[in-house]
Amino acid sequence: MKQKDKKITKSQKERHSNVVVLDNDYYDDLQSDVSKKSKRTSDKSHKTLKKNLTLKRGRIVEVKSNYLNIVRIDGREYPCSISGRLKQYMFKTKLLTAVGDWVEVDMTVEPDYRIEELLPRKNTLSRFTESNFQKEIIVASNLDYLVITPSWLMPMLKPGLIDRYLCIAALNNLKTIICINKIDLCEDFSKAEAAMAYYKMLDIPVMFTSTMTGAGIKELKEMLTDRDSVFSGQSGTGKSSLINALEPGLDLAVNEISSFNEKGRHTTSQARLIGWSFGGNLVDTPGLKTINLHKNQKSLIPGVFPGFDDYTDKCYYRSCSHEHETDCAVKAAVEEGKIPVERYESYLRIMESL
Ligand SMILES: Nc1nc2c(ncn2[C@@H]2O[C@H](COP(=O)(O)OP(=O)(O)OP(=O)(O)O)[C@@H](O)[C@H]2O)c(=O)[nH]1
Ligand SMILES: [Mg+2]
Ligand SMILES: [Zn+2]
Repeated sequence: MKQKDKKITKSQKERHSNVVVLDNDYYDDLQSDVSKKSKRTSDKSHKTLKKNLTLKRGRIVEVKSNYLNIVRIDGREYPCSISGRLKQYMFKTKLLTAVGDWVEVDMTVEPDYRIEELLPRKNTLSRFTESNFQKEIIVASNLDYLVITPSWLMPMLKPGLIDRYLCIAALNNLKTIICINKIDLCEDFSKAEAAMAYYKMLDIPVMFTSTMTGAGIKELKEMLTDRDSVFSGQSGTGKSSLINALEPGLDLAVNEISSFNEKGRHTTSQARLIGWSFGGNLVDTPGLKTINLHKNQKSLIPGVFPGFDDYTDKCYYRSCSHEHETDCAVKAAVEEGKIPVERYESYLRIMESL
């Protein structure tokens, strides 16, 4: 039998499934020693791994290629390849590593460090390519916050865009912070507060910042401390400026023209996980500008649009789109003024765009 024609044997299948079917205990204490794994998990791993491997837990900070990753282990970065067993599994499942992934690395043969395990992800942030095939690309994994960063002016605040980002975050199982930057350009602060009242009512953290006056930077830093975050927002809202204000040493290019290749297309994004000096990490990625909703996700929007979940249970139809149906609790809430008309219209625009 030719190598490539070989069917997957039972033991191979077990080995493959072992790669991802790990206990969730891993997440309860990611810093914990490998030896503290639950019995079930460690039994499984022993079946699959050679004896006496000293596996160290680390985090992927950069993906160089499908099979070469930079992994941070105990504060140092190591180039790591992927073990044959894991590579085979990844090939079969079309799985790729992503920035933010927790992995276990065999450190025994220096400098040939090898990733032996890929731990389950608590969430992922994906973007879709703009081609017709709309391939999903995982930008990063295991994040705490999507920091939605519009500016008050230049470019002008568009709450509809905030709604879109909130839907994306909900679909990706990410928490959010809304950070309205350039608040120095706001002459009447009560207007800014009024614009954000709905989101505040939904208990979404809202911050107002200015990299010019320093307003709100300390509060933002407190929110981000010991958390892993990614900033998203239109070009020019001041994301790089904010990151520089939070961590002056980073020196991210401000006002740079985003990377285009000679054909005028976006170049492939190289996401990186950067540690804050005050604890936690930042995912820096040009590719994030293109995070968007996918048309396949349309049917999920009625359930995740900000503020609708209080009402969706009370709609007559279980899969109510809150558009044309009778007996729709969302539409009733709009009529009663519980959901602002502007937000409902924003919802309809998102639905229409998909
Ligand atoms: N008035 C005012 N201008 C700001 C503020 N923060 C940033 N800017 C200016 O806004 C412009 C864009 O800032 P960037 O930090 O490059 O914006 P960005 O969001 O990183 O833009 P992209 O990288 O293109 O996505 C620059 O000219 C900054 O000086 C602010 O708080 N107030
Ligand atoms: Mg920038
Ligand atoms: Zn409804």
